[in-house]
Amino acid sequence: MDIKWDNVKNAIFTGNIAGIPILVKRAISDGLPAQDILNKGLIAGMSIVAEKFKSNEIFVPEVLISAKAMQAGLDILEPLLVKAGFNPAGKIVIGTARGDLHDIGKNLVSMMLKGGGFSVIDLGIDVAPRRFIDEAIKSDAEVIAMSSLITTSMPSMKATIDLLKSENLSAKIKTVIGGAPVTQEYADEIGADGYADNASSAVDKLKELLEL
Ligand code: B12
Repeated sequence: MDIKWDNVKNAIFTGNIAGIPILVKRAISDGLPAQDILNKGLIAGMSIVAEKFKSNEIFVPEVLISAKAMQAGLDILEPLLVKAGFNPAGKIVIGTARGDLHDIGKNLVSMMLKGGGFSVIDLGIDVAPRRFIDEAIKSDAEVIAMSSLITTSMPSMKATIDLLKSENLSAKIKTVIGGAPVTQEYADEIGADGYADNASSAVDKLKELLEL
């Protein structure tokens, strides 16, 4: 009955792609909330990976395998996290900024937004400003949500906001940004309408912005 969070964290850290789905399914059948499995297991495991990567104890290949294990767990949790909402509360176009290939956090935000009842169009990684805007217009989205994990991709979020402004679209299409190096100060500096530092507060921020 008792799930050992250390086993889940360890499976993420060691990149046990086959083991993670088994552990996650077991946790679900033990009746644990999907949110707990996400926070206490998968995200906690990824935090260890982040620390060890930072201190040069592990390198990109190991991180990549851990990321795949994380994704294997997320794939199983997604339907449970999404279950909550029926009527789309609003339409969001989301993606990782140009030049940036990190997508774990963005995928989490996307999943949580779906769970919050939003209709989400995920453009994936390395999304250029023009594409964000074209897709938002095409799908009549109210918000463009951008993720950036490396400092070199942050200016691309500003470029998207500048382009929206130059096309007089910034009143119609709002922007929300996030990702580890992003701060509220940076969001203010580049004129983003919102910032959130994690996936659940992203949902709250979007609801606040769209007055839902
Ligand atoms: C996993 C990882 C990778 C994986 C990515 C796999 C994948 N599919 O995403 C791989 C191995 C491929 C990788 C590659 C690289 N990485 Co890397 N990576 C990481 C690592 C360890 C974890 C990131 C992560 O997934 N965190 C877990 C998620 C859940 O957290 P998160 O992304 O922050 O998201 C949360 C919030 O930020 C927020 N959020 C995120 N997006 C959004 C969007 C919106 C709209 C909102 C509201 C909120 C929000 O909500 C999320 C959930 O709560 C970080 C370390 C770190 N501390 O961040 C380095 C890190 C980001 N990487 C780094 C680097 C340098 C690289 C490489 C350049 C390495 C290299 N030499 O090749 C390449 C980049 C290639 C590129 N062009 O993008 C640096 C960036 C440094 C910098 N100052 O820019 C970091 C910080 C590591 C370090 N300390 O040096 N990386």
